[in-house]
Amino acid sequence: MSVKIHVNSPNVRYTETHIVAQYSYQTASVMKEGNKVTVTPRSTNMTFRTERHVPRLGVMLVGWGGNNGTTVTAAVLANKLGLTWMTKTGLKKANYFGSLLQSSTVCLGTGLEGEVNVPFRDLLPMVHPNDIVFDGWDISSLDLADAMERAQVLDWSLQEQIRPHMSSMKPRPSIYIPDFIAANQESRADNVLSGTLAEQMEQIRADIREFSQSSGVDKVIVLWTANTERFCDIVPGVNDTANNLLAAIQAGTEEISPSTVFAVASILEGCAYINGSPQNTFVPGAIELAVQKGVFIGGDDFKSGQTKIKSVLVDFLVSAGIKPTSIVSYNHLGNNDGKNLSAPQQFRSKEISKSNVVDDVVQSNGILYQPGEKPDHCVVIKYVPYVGDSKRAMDEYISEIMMGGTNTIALHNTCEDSLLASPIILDLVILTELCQRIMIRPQGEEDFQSFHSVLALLSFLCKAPLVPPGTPVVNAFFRQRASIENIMRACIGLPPQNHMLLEHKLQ
Ligand code: NAI
Ligand code: DG6
Repeated sequence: MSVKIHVNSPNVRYTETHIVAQYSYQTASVMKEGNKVTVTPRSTNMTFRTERHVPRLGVMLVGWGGNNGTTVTAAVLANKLGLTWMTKTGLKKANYFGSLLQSSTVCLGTGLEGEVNVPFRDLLPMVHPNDIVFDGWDISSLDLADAMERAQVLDWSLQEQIRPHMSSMKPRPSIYIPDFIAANQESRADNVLSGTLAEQMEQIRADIREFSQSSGVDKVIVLWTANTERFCDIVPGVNDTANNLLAAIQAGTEEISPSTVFAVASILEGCAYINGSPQNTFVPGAIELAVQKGVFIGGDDFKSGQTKIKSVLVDFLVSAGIKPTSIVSYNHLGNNDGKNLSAPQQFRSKEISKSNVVDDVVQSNGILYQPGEKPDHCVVIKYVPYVGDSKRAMDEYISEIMMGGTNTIALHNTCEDSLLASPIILDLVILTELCQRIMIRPQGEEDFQSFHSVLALLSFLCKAPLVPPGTPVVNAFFRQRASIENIMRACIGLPPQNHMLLEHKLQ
């Protein structure tokens, strides 16, 4: 059940079309000279304007026939149809657990009955996942029903109920360049485009337009949940600028990955593009193109399990003044993602995105760490077919505590990888769509501005957040969450959540 929030403030206006909030943005500028730090509080008045009309959203998944693609499609159908199914532990009901927007709450303040918490999704008008229309591409031709069965994620009695709704869903042929994914994927590739790279990109653009028209959606977002690719080299004259990248696609130059071609096609169609895998899809030329066209891009790599815990745990340790010195993360899994990652170059992409997640937290504490000092950090991934999608993750965190003591935390986590990733896919597209309807005008400026094309607000959902060049990367989980919550609060003229609770702390 949704909650209707009305903000009672002279700073907030509800028009037919928009919510308009006057907001005072409080920051501080800091000067550091040797040991002396001078802090100057700053306040900037801003107007936040949010369009109230929620469009019909179409989402095109690259890798639609994979574990994530089929699971998210099936989960949305099951929720929409209100399905229940029996398992050996009892009756289960479709839900959106694991989704920040659908299944977590935010505190609005205190009422007569104490704290009032509302669903995150009700803070602003947002797309409901049940209303998303899916389409997409896959190099494998299996229809979505057979692909769901191949994925071995959902309970069989649920699959039986959804199968009739999914068998007519057929992935569109996709761009396949064998060099970018593991050789062990070749046997799947029976649904691939032919022609030059430029022709293939044109086909992807035509697919986006065709889906948009035939489905009747108002807006399309494209999201990569296909196999992890190897990193591509940044080659001057090829992918370093927007013009060079466009020319290189026309010329069919090597070293342009399928995911980059999808990103370019999507940007040229004016559709936001999100990268759920670790590879460097967003080469400088793709980022420049997105900025030029004013289209949102976001990524990289869904932050679903082990890395999510890491972004909480290291933040907790360092914030508590404890010094993590060694972090070792093993995982093994037996799905097709694990098979692809068993190849060294694709593993390397994942290793990079899993490894940088502690950097900002470590760098923030000059008491525990000397400049340049980092904990040892090792990431291991092994392919073990038997465990299927049920990934095992084992972590050991060793930290230095007081007076030369050590503190070792060992974790073991087992769960279906795709059931963690699917709600993240939904949050990514719903948040991106919402951001397309938010405009901000700082005081003194004439025009409203949109967020930067590199949508850093998606960081919470990503292992290796993509941020605008030269801006800070935040990995710490609760800082990322607070950023989303406080920006949404600003849109309805509410101050940031400060947790001071002074009303309960005075005499
Ligand atoms: P999957 O291997 O089951 O699905 C990937 C699909 O992409 C396959 O059906 C494959 O045929 C298809 N594919 C490969 N290249 C393609 C191309 N060029 N165009 C269109 N389709 C293509 O993998 P899964 O488990 O669904 O994961 C998808 C991606 O998400 C992987 O890169 C994985 O590393 C990433 N990821 C997954 C997380 C999870 O928790 N499940 C978390 C973080 C990232
Ligand atoms: C093994 O690490 C396979 C990967 O695709 C991960 O399952 C996925 O990236 C999730 O990683 P994490 O660290 O968020 O659990």
